[in-house]
Amino acid sequence: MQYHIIIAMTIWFTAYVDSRKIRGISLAYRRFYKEKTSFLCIDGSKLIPFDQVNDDYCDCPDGSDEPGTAACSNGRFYCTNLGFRPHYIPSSRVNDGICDCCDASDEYNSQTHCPSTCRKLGQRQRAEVENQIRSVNEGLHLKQQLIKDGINMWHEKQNQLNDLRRVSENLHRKLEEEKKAKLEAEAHKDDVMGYQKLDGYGSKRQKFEDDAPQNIFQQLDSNKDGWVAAVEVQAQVELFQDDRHQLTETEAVDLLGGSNQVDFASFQETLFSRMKSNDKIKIKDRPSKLDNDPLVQAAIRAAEKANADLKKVEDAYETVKMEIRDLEEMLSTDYGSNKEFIYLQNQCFEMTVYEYTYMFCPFNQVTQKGSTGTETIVLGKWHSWAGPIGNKYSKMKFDKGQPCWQGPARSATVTLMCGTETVLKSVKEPSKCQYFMEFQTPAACQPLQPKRNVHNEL
Ligand code: MAN
Repeated sequence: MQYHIIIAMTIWFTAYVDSRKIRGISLAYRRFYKEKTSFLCIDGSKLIPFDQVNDDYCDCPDGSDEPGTAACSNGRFYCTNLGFRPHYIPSSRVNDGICDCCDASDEYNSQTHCPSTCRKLGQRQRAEVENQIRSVNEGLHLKQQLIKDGINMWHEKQNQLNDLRRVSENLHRKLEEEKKAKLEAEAHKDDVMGYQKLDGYGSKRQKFEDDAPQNIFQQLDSNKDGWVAAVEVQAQVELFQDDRHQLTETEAVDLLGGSNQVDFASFQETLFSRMKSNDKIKIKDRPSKLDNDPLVQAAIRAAEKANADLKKVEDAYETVKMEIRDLEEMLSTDYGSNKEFIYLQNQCFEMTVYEYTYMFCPFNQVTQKGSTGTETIVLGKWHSWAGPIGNKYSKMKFDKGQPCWQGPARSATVTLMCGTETVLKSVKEPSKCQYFMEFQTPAACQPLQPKRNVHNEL
């Protein structure tokens, strides 16, 4: 019996002494807890006897006298976690029966047995870090190539632009020449086609026709009986008043000076003389001399060719101007400090999330298409890089998308992450019509900075 009492006393005493040990503090803070007769609360607010440290009663307002017990509600316990990551837990979790520190240090006086898992966790973490480092290094290697290709492409486009500018200048010159050639060809055609003063009854701007009276008489005398009859006049002569007008028999007789038919002599005095003074009286299907005149035909062909040539040059000039505009726009875009993102222009990346298929086209736009509807909704047009200062190229902003129902215009923010593959990783719409994407590319890889705040107790 006495033996049992001694053992119980020993266990209690060991636990008591254990709890009095300065637990739950980091190396950096150890200097505050050097065994002395008094303890100054770390915030400097109170001086207490040293044996009140970790006596399970909270004396200091900042909880610094009880780092190893749960007595202070604002106290914090430092898990050293040798082999893994040190961290603080609220001191209320000390000896609460739940293992918080991987080195089991928070449950030093509890019924719960906490295995130490720091080594395993540390190994796992180190493996993860190594993988990450490997991936970043591989990404950086790929990025070097992207930079090389990007700079080459940039120069290529710049040269293309210079070439196109030269082509455009030449085309502009050519355009002026072709315009002049066209005007000349048109003028020549007009000359040849009878804009000069014509004999007979043709007005200055009327097409030249073979208008000798005997020719007209012959044409009208369709039965070749030597007479032009009223029916022949009706069949071949038209009157242009408000509209094309078919002659009545009376009108035809009237044009023949009141006779039903006339010979050549009377024809000249009647119908022919009326035709000369009245250009509204016209003969149907009068063959034009122009149709057969090789000079006129050549002039028409030359004018047509001049027109077609001008059109060709105009089209080429417009195309070149458009290409120049596109190139200028491309070359004014910021493709990263070393042009490493240039390879993304003209590419699109797709991802389906639930019922929507999203399309991310860097430097262009972000769209969304529902699986049921056919409509493609623009979520945002390329606006700018939007990463924080010092890491500008880590985010892309797309705005002025299609208006949201009862809301603002849609917009999208794309976060760029380092990786060896170029791939769209995630799409979310955390608040209505505001889309967030994660995109992985080697171009986003940055050399790893040595981590600060990694505790030397690791
Ligand atoms: C569509 C999609 C959704 C969006 C709603 C808002 O259905 O663009 O992403 O939340 O419109 O009405």
